[in-house]
Amino acid sequence: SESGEYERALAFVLANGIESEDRTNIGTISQFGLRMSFDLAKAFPLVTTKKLHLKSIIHELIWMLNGYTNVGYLQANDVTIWDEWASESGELGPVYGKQWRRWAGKPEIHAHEDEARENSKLFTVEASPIDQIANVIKEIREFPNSRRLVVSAWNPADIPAMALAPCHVMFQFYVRNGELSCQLYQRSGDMFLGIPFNIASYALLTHIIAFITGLKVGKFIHIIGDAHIYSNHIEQVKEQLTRAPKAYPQLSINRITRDVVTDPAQMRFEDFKFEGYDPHPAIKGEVAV
Ligand code: UFP
Repeated sequence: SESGEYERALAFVLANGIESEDRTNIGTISQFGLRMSFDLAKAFPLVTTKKLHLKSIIHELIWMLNGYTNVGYLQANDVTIWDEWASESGELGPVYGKQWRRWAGKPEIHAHEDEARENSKLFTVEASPIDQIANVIKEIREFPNSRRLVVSAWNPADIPAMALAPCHVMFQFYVRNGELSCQLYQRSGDMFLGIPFNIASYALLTHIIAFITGLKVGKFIHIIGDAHIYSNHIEQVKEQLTRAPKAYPQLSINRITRDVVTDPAQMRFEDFKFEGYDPHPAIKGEVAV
């Protein structure tokens, strides 16, 4: 759980990855079923063996927590990570924000609709959207021992309409001793470029939900299905693994008015303060599209 957990996983895939062809035609070495564990109570797991830019991570998470699926908010904050997938109007289809906050629920037939049906042949029901984030926060508050603290982005009915099928398929919370832990199932992970950001994003999500529910942070456990290194990242990975991991930074959430924040969509970029991040220099690598 100390600094170095990511680097151990990266070294494991480098040493044991099986050469594979992949959707992007770049080629990877790949391992299946990787697990990393980070103790959030100790420090914030922001990879130190190369410099990461947190700004896009924070804005992307706020964007998802607001239920947005259009790149407008991101572009207004100079975040371009989703741009190449967006339509001309900036839409991405029913991606994370939609599934987290407005999953299209099963149509419910209400009493007045029964009446309407009798009175008229024109019968329509509207799907009642399911707010998985609000539901999981309510459940954490009321039944912290619940084994159903799950949020899923994997909605098979909606996948064809998404610009990208979710990489972060689902996550589960767990509360013991006043500490909130989170486990993520990620179906596909680019170990060099994507994974350091994904770790930071879900560590931040755990901090936010803990803040809102008045809990301390526990562990973040990251499970990756297809964990791969692209063939054009091998040299960068070898360079990175020559570097000694440093101490992680600390995150504090600067909100005196905790009680006022009842929904994570209310969190702002300025609320998050990271101290003590002293990474090795950045290492460039091309994104596989
Ligand atoms: N990828 C990540 N993390 C993410 C994200 C994508 O590692 O958050 F959105 C990588 C994994 C894979 C590619 O290399 O992007 C997605 O391709 P595929 O859908 O074929 O798995």
